[in-house]
Amino acid sequence: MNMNRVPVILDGDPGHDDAIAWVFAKADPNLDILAVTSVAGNQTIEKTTINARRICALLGIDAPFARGATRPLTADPVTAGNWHGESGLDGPAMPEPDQEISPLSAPDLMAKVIEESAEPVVIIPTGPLTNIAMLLLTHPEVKEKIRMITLMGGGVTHGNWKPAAEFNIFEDPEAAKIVYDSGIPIRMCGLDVTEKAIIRPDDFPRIRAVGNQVADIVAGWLEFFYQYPMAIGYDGAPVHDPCAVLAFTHPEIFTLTPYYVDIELGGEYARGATVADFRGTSGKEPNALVAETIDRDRYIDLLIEALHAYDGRTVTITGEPSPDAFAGKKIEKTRSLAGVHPITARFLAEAGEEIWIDTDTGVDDAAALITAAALEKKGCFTIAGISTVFGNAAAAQCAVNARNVLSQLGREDIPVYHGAERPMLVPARPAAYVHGENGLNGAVLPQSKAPVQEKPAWDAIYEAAKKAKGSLTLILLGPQTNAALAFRKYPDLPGMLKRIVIMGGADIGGNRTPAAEFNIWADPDSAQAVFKSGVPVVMCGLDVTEKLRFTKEDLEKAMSGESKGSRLLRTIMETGDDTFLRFYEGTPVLHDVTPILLAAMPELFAGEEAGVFVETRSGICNGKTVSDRDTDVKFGVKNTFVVLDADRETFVETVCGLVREA
Ligand SMILES: [Ca+2]
Ligand SMILES: [Ca+2]
Repeated sequence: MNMNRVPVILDGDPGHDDAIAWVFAKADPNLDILAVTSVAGNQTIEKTTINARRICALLGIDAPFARGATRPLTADPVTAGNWHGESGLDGPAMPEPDQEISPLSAPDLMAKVIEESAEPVVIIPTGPLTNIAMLLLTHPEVKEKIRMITLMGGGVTHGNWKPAAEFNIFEDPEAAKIVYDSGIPIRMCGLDVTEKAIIRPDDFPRIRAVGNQVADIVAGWLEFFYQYPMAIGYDGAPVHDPCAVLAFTHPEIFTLTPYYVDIELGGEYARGATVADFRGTSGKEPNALVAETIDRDRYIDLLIEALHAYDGRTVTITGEPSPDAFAGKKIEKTRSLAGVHPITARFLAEAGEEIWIDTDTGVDDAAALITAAALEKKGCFTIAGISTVFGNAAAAQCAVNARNVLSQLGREDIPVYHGAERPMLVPARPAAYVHGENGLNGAVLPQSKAPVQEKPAWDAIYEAAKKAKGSLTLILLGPQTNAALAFRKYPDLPGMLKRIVIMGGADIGGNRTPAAEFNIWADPDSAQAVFKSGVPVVMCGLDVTEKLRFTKEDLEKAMSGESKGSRLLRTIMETGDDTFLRFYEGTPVLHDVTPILLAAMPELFAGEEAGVFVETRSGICNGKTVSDRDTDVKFGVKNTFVVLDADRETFVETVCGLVREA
């Protein structure tokens, strides 16, 4: 026996993948299992407890066992019968339990074995985190002796149970919050990695060929467990929970990245989301090492290796196989997997359409206006008008900026309308830290002589929509307040618009907060009104705009021409106070150019349809756009095409060419 074994506690809601996680743990000669505990999750506590005890009997885990939490800390319980069947562990017959249930509660048993352990203990939770939270709340004294919590839960890019939330965390977000805030080092295996930990039907024969009783049962579990995920589009079974064990025992097969991860407790759409601070906007130190990829081949090899640890072990099985809950039944599809496609027809416009640009004229808005002017010259569309809104700078400044930019482009003929000075409900919070105090990097442009129109944005947009007779595309480059106010003032306006193309939101992460992109964060209530308007929305969020970053050379190329566009871009970039380029460390993201180019060249872009919702009353996710691919579409329609990818090279080359022609 290895005398330096690491003491561990297994806590789960078995569950096929919990069971396989425990196969790995028991097989590993370097781990010493001090205790096993069950928790309600995939199924009720009665079912997960009997399953857990049967798994222990099968594998020869003789550590003390305690029954854990019956229900989440404060949330209402849910179960996941569609993945694991009625028993929670449908499939092969199992041995009867041979271990007593401890009279202690799960947290009390954990505390006892941690206190008695000579070495600090690693806890491996593979279900909702209720027991662990209760341990930390009721036995704060043992915290020092918890070396690490390596868990399956969450997903920093997406959810499965809800569009933004994974099952284990969604089941008990409050418990997860306590664990993530505990200061104990966390290794997080969320859907980001566990959906890559796929075991495919063509791996099953290799598992059976191991030829012992445990391997046969594992193969039987997988033959049941893969049916549901295969029916909803995976190419096998994502076997989530073993990642939590392997992230500790075999970290080399993963990529592990440190992030600060927080848990959304409120919210209409994002409750239970694990929000990672990808861009460091929170200023908080990382609290978790997040697994993002796994070497799948090594994963299967390690499983085979682990199964051989059970060679020669046979236990008596007296029970019956669980009935196959899916036999003869059509599996109800509850989820689509992500994938990108060309923009679908109803989100496209005809050639030569009219566009209306609504802008909070900052630096990238100015670049967008330059690009738009060049595309109009080429006959790609007609610019019907421009309205301005608070955002990067105050509303009045944004109107002045728009006029001055147009004047430098020789386009004083395009009317500029003033719009909302503040968001619907939240206070106005300009982005001077990105665009400088005047919104244009501190660059002073010659004053345009053209007046800002008297008519407010909402009235002007309505009139333009009427005039365009159903062909107007509204392009929103700032907070979406003008559009939302126009929809409220003119209820027939949505029916008159062809579509809305926005720069805003993000499927993954945010740039103003860990969860939210600036334009949506600046006025989430208005954004929600736009997504709910019924007008098809094309969303160019950070997912695509950040892929289209300009290098120093790209920017030089755009500015090096003698066109009005190149000269204007030089003035803004080179005569200002350099706030903008310093913010982007010389390689700027010109976010707002993306929707303009998309309106003219949709073939460069790809993404997918989703229902998009905005968090407006949440804890940490205010302004987060939640893309719902089909689990729970609340508007009854996928109202948005979420742009996720683009051909960067062609994009940058095209934009440089357009600026040099503008
Ligand atoms: Ca589990
Ligand atoms: Ca903007």
